[in-house]
Amino acid sequence: MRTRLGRARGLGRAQGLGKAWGSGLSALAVAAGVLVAAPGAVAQDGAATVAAADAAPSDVPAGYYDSAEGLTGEALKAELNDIISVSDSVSYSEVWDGLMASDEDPANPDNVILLYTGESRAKSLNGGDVGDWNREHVWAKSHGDFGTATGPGTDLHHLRPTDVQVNSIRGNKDFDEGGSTVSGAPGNYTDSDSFEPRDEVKGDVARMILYMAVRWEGEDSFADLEPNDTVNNGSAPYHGKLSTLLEWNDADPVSTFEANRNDVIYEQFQHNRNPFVDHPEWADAIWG
Ligand SMILES: [Ca+2]
Ligand SMILES: [Ca+2]
Ligand SMILES: [Ca+2]
Repeated sequence: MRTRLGRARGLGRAQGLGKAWGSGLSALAVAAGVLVAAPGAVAQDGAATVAAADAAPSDVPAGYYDSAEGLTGEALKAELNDIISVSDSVSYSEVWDGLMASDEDPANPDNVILLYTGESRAKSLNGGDVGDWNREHVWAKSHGDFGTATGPGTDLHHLRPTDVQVNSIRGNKDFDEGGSTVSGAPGNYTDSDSFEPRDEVKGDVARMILYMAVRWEGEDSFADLEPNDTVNNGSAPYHGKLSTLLEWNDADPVSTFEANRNDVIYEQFQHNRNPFVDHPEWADAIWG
């Protein structure tokens, strides 16, 4: 297990709590003294939904969002950008290791859960052939043309394991509702200009797109990524469809799986968080 905790801002706190830091979910479950959701439920969903009344089992470091409390609109977006820009980066080759940790099947440590199909597939089947899984850029990398250089193209918060062929069908389409069933991925739909993921990950997709908009503001060598309310964005640094994404954020609450991957990316790889996984209400506070 690779670890870069020596550089993590949360190290002192982690040691103070005496947590056993290992693979994400199991360590969290041990630390919290709770049981992991039933394997069957997690494997089917890939994202067992947390009951609305429960706190998501995420592990936000004390004080992480203090400076953002009470803000809305552009002020909130700007403050969150400052907070989450304190981060490390991984290379595109290191993304494989990242996804094997962040998207590990909680019922089988040899597997990852694929985003669009919910399938549990062997980590060893990473690659580019039929039957493999690969590194899906949920914010399509052509939207802003950032490629796979270290930066937005290697930001684990929007990268997910997907089936090679399903990834190809999604292509660089914007997200919206409608179309016909995606071959090999029941519950997902697509038409000529958009892709609709299965219900269980609609909120995940929304929160990943909105994270990218806040994280990447054109303050470096990359484009300022922003959501908009259209489809067919092509290579423009925009991603749609915002109104649909905001609905999906409400309809699909943060799951145990989604909260855990945010923790794993923070603790083991990038040392920054997706604010919309920790605070889904901030999507409407900025764009509502
Ligand atoms: Ca469409
Ligand atoms: Ca979900
Ligand atoms: Ca932006």
